Amino acid sequence: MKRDYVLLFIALALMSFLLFAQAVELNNSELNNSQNNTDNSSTTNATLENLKECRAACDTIHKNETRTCNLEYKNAAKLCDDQRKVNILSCGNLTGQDRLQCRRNVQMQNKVCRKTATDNKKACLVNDRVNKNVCRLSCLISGNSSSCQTYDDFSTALNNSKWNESGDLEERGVNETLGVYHTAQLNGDDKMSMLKISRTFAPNETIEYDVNYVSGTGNRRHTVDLDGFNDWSLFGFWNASEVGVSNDLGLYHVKIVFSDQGAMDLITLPNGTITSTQPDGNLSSPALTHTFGLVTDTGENGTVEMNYDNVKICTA
Ligand SMILES: [Ca+2]
Ligand SMILES: [Ca+2]
Repeated sequence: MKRDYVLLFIALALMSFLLFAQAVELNNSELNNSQNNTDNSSTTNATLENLKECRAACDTIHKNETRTCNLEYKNAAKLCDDQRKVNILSCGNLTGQDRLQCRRNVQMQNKVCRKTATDNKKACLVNDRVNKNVCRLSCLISGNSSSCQTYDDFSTALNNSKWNESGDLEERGVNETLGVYHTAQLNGDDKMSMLKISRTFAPNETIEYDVNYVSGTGNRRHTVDLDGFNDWSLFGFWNASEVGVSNDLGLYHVKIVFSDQGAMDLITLPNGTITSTQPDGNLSSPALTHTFGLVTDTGENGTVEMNYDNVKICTA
């Protein structure tokens, strides 16, 4: 039971991060809508309307979370009662006092089990209220201070003052027809390419971008380079298994939120699901500023095509 409690606590902690991240995402997407992807840096103060919408989104999340707490409680209580039935039946093998004692023990176990379920529900609801408050607070913080700009939409040749290219992948560079930064390895090989940003990131700054995962065979993946370490698999396939969050082909949207502990990733899959790398999207690299790069990587006989676009940076 103690282990269940610990697992539940971990689940709640994870849920609270995801909800918080989602809330920030919701808020940012409203800000984005009001900016129309301008190439110029522009500060956007959330209008009262945006703030209201952001808070309403928090309240919706809160309602869903409350429902989840109640549902979890219902399921846990049912498990207790199912277990009680099984245990009571097993007492049937005994006679006299032993049987009575057995049944008393079973009732006691059931009581403890149901109390744990109730305690977990209470903790869940408290956590839920905290999440809601954090969410509503984030509406205010992002709304008042966030400034976003499109860093590059790759409509013209690569701007070398913005980027540092490196690596040995067969094809890499801006495809001006498609308006993307194209990377591809056509002949199976162990290669990689990196597109590193010529600026550093401070805590609470974010970068987001699209990756069109067009094709791949063998070992291939998209990773990010954080402070010179580039082994953070966000998605793809490596050594006979999927790595990161998915290996589906299609359009991914990646958002990275920097902190003094490193960064966190929030990834929208081609099917629209928002998720993070396990266990909590945390890319650990404690420092007050971070360097960041986009990596297309193949291994052994891997082939791949991944195209990058719409790189946007928000300062805190
Ligand atoms: Ca573009
Ligand atoms: Ca490689």
